Amino acid sequence: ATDVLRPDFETALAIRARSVEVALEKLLDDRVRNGEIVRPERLMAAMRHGVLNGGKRLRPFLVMESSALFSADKEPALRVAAALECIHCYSLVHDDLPAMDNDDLRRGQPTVHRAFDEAAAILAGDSLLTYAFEIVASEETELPPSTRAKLVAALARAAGHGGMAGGQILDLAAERRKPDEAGIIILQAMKTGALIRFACEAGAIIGNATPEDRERLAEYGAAIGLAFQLADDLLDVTADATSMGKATGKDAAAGKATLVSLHGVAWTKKQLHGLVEQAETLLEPFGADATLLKHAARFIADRQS
Ligand code: GRG
Repeated sequence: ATDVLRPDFETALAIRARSVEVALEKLLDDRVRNGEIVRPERLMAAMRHGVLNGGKRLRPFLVMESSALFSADKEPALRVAAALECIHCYSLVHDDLPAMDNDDLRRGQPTVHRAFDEAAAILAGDSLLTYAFEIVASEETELPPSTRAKLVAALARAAGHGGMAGGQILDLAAERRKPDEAGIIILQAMKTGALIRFACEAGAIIGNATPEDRERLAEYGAAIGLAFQLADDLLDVTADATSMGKATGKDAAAGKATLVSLHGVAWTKKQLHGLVEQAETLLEPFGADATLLKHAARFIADRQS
């Protein structure tokens, strides 16, 4: 059934990606912002390089689709989606730096510190992170002030020391001292899960959902966030299918502890299946309106890139 679903879902994802890219292009226009000429052209060029370079735009998709469940206005949701993508892209720009993963390529193109320099990459990441909060908090995001404040608080929690940045330092520490299963799950929930969870919860916040529905969307996001990371770990291990099952991906080659390295490929695939079912069950109350979000769960679990 997955093969039948895939083209429909991928088309919907591509359509949403295009609309978020148009929004991002406008937000990252180097010429004029708020009626003023923006001077640091090189910094803005580095920011654009880190953002407007392909990418699945999965997190924006989740914001848009989750908010649609509550019949929220599309424009404010699109701005929140674009802001979240700025934070995701900042994390990739910084993750690629020599102090972290030291990668030369991202999305098939030179990383920001390669195309510019390290200082520009650090500052582009910093600026994308702060810009995201400006976008969400701004009156141009036409949501009630209390809704914008809730979004800012939840986004800060997801991106900061208790979320993505905290998960990243746990991940770096894990190269020296291998975490146990519980440690791996916490690390992953923070490093990659927190932003994905936020994406889904944000839809409920934008749509002024009940606390129960907000929690339901957050739980759905947490389930697919873990599925996303498990799929990533599986891809890492199977990076070279010709190596007779030998691990060849970057993390596996570095001896990083993952649930795949602890329990193996078959166990992980079973877990993924369970997470997809859990995600679909959480969406049951929304009926047919949640069809694309259900497909998103399967897409994430089955993804090949
Ligand atoms: C530097 C604070 C800080 C955090 C970095 C996100 C992250 C934390 C590191 C990225 C390392 C990595 C490759 C993790 C695996 C999961 C992941 C985030 C993959 C990339 O996300 P996709 O597949 O990428 O959504 P695209 O390019 O489609 O946006």
